[in-house]
Amino acid sequence: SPPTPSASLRWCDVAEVITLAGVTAYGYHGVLDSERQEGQDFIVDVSMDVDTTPAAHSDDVTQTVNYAEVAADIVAIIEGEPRNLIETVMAQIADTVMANYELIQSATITLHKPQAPVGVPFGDVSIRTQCHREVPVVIAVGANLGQPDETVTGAIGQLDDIPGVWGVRASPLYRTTPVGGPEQDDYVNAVVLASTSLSPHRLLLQLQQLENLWGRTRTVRWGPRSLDLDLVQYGDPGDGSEQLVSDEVLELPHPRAYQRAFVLVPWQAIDDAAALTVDGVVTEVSVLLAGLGSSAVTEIDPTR
Ligand code: A4P
Ligand code: MG
Repeated sequence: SPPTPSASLRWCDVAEVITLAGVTAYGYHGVLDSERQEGQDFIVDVSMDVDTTPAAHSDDVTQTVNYAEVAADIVAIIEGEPRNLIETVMAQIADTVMANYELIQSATITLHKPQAPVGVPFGDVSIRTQCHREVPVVIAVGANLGQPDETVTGAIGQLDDIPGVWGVRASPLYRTTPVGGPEQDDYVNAVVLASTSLSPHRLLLQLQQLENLWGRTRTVRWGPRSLDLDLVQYGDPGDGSEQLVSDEVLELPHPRAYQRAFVLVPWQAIDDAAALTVDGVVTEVSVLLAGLGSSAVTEIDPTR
């Protein structure tokens, strides 16, 4: 039987790479008349970073990237409208691959033109491009053990060091009254906006590794914690690029964020146009907040 998700997540902390090499088709691209009339071979290699955990689990080809479909798309472009430049053909291949296969997080594509009119003996001419997604994400940070403000500040700094995460911007820190769980100290909370090329599951795994680094233990639900990093949203609900997930390890958007001032207040502070999908409806965070009352959430004055 296929491995359990926890088994694959435990051992494999990088995206798997699917490589498709030597896809060959006949095309009429080139600047010279002879190239337009006679044509020649074009050869493409693609190496695709894909989070294959869901497919490894379900053994279902629709949950991964079907390399036969990728190959067919590439052949259609090579055999399609003749272009002057391999740069143009490459751009079309890259756009098509990234647009058609949402599960590809990043890809390296090489286009070879081994019979190009070079005029001297040569081995190969090729062009290579690297593509990656840039997905906006929202991460909620919380802590109420040890030195929570130092932990939250330190963890925010480390988020920027995760490979495949960049452009980290953090809200101010807030002191907040605990919600749920046993009696415990106040929390320090913040919200981070960032960009990522990681899949939702890969990003969650990185966040959990960071939690562990700060000595996170999981005993009491909603109990005190040295560091909590929750993935609140992946993609932009405003342009339809948001990814909704609901499986054993991940739920997106975070199912409780919409009712939590300790998430919404910092989020609104860093993005006044913030919006969250609640029961399938994209709702402005300011509207959610108006229905909540945010009295138990106070900004921490960094000068004190
Ligand atoms: N999980 C599923 N979806 C997600 C997601 N979008 N982001 C799974 C992160 N994790 C997600 O989380 C439990 C499991 O949720 C994980 O194994 C993951 O696969 P956890 O971090 O181990 O445990 P937890 O945080 O105690 O559980 P939970 O239910 O996520 O807690 P909440 O709802 O995040 O609440 N009060 C204040 N003032 N400030 C706080 O920050 N935090 C909590 C935690 C309670 N009260 C608080 C605060
Ligand atoms: Mg959590």
